[in-house]
Amino acid sequence: MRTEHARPIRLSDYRPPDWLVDTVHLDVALHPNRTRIKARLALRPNPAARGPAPLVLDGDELTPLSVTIDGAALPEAAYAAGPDGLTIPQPPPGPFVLEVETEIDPSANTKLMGLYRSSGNYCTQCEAEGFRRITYFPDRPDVMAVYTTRIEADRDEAPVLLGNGNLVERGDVPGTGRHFAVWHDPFPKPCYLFALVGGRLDVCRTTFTTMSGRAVELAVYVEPGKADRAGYALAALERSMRWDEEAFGREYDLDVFNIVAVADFNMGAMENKGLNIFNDKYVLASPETATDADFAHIEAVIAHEYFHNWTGNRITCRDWFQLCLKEGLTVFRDQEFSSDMRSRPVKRIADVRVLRGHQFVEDAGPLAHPVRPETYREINNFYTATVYEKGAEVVRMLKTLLGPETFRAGMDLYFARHDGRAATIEEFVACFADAGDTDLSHFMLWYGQAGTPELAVTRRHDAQGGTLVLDIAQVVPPTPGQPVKSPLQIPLVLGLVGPDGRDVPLVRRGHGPVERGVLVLRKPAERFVFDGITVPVVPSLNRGFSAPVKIKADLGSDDLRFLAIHDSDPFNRWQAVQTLASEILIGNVAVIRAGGGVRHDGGLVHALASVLGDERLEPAFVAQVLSIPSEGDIARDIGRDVDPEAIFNARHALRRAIGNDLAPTLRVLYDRLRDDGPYSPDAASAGRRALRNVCLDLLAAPGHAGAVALAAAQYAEADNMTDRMAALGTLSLHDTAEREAALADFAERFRDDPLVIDKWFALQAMIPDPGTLARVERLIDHPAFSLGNPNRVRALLGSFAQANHTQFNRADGKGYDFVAGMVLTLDGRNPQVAARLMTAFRSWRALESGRRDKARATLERVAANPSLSRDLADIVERSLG
Ligand code: 0A1
Ligand code: ZN
Repeated sequence: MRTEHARPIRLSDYRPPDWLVDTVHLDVALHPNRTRIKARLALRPNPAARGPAPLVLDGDELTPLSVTIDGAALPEAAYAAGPDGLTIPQPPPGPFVLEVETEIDPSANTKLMGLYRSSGNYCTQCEAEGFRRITYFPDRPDVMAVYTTRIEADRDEAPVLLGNGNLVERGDVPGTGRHFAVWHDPFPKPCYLFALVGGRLDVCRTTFTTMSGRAVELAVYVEPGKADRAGYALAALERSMRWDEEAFGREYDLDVFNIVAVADFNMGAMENKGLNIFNDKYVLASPETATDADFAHIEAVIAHEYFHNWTGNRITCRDWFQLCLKEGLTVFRDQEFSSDMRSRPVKRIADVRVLRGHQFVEDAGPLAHPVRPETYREINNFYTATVYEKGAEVVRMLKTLLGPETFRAGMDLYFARHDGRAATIEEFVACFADAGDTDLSHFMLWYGQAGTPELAVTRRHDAQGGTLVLDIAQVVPPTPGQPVKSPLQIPLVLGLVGPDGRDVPLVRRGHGPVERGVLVLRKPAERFVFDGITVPVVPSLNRGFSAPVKIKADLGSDDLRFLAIHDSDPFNRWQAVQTLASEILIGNVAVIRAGGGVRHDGGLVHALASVLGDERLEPAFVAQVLSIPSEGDIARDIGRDVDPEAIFNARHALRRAIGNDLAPTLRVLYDRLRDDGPYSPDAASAGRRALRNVCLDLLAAPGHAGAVALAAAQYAEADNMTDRMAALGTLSLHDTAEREAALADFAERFRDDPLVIDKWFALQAMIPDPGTLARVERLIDHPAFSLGNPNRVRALLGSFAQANHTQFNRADGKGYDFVAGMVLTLDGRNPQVAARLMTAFRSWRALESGRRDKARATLERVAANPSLSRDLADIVERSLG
């Protein structure tokens, strides 16, 4: 059974569909256990296909009730229908109408794919392959149809009925206590964008006037009693709609845009046409319950889903291999939006932290895959950091290579050429090649080659001759299935910082001034010669993180300190401090493993002090500079024979040293940044809170009772979740009575608010103490915990497995066994969530041998289980592969 399921699907096998569907009429009668769906599909043979072909429709756990063709019942011998599909071997040769009735049980749907119930409300999730759990259909994104959906339900159970598109009719079903609504979506779409909702919901509304003056009714639906927490999401939607008009010329196209927040959701949110369905974590916010980071995430996810209306919905993907066509591009768009709404440099730093923390790690391990994979066994496992975040970096590089005007012209061409179609990456890139009249065939390698490129940079300066020579070599390391790589086309933004801190003009020998500072690398090794460099300069490489690469440059600590203080590129100012800290930390990890004492480096503290003292810098940026590399960052930079305990100790020692050395400055800032006005989630206020809370955390790092008491006082007095949570986070790192008291207070204070209790679960799961495993085991039995809710699972188990490096990687292997046991329990209920949790093992090969052996043994035990889901089997087998 499993081997059959596990058959890989290959991009090279793509064939156009044999049958097209022009219209879909769905009649859905909602019932908690026996929901009936009548589907009427207008089918016709695809002129682009190979000729007469059987009709093969996908299904998943379906019960077929009846099948008719052009109004006549189909004899049982003329078709085969079962839970997994419906096949008509000899369908009529021309267009025909197929009607199929199915019955499903939404209350029993624990996979949260297809139609299911969340807090009693009906909702759907069809990406990637959930529509086949509602009715039989050619469930592939290149089959695009116009949908009309009639939804009927008990009026008391589901007073609100929502579908894709515009509402065209509603009314009662006399004498039944039931009512109905008919929704029509005029835009052809793939079935993964289908959605419906039925339930008891409160709503928060407004009207938006588009650039051409059309009125659009916007609404955010939430569980009863929560509408007062939906206002921020609604305002973020309005900002997103305006921004897409201004930045990309994209106007919204329906009369309504509805968002529904549900408590049980496998991912963040879903861009169904005109009816986005959200994990309520990315909708609900109030100052008392959401942190500044939560507000920022809500703004970004609302924008992301809205932007999909053009990049994903109006233009969709031909097949799932092209997933980055919509995801990488839409992440790029939401990143740009957030940069415009907030601080661009701070947003870039935050995005690069995420990229390195997730995508670089993925790229360095057994789950590495190209931005556009060429084969998959379970598409759900490819909603990854590589497809999303590296996919966005690839789009950003196109913009860097072409310049903003040509990039915009390429986007315009893409919308003009492909609107209403299912497109490929080749077609997308061709728009930029045409707009810029340039050849991007070499650039295409970014889509096909996995692995993070490594650049080595060396310089030679001849002050007398006024030349600077930069030698740059690139290597792309081998990844699974790709042992040998070719050099990539890399846009590397360069600056040369002179002794006065100003940039020296970049004039390349034989080429003249370097436009926008962009050097384009193409070969394994290249030499760049610059003229007119008569003063000593420090190269500032990969400014703004122009390419997703790792760089080893011959920059000494003096150079890094110089850049940290003087570079005009804020990203590289931050990067210089990170590199300095990383070098110290890696050195100290080695010292600790050899049994020695850690080295203290005054230079780093000096650089930090000068950033702290620079009043022109925005607080959010300073907060980023003060946040030294994470345990994950250090592990990644070390790369092999990783000892998480030594990493923790080195990092802890450095934080203690910074906290001690800078205590007076940190304390002054902490007091000065106190905000006595009412809470506002705007970026500037959030930045001040971020810096103040980093100061608190560093002040407390040495463990002085006074600083711990300061955190306890902040916890008790906070009037917003950001300050309360930051104080609790600081306290959680100190094994004191204050910690347990604050944790108990938090649980009591927010016991009726599951999203806030998630913060409490997550924080405890991340405590770097040997007692944490037992604590997490106890919390599994907490009444607020449930294995059925993905947010709870991610908060408690995800945080332990992904973010608690010392305790998940306990030397005795008990962290691995615990997580694997939970994964197996979850797998029977929700394979997607189980498989994702299992990716915590993705870096097991990089561990020191003791932990490596234990992690391997755990993976092998899971793999030996005969009844794994396809999702989990795929992750485990590739992890071991
Ligand atoms: N397209 C969504 C992500 C998404 C993917 C799969 C899902 O199924 C459980 C749900 C959402 C996005 O990019 O936001
Ligand atoms: Zn998306």
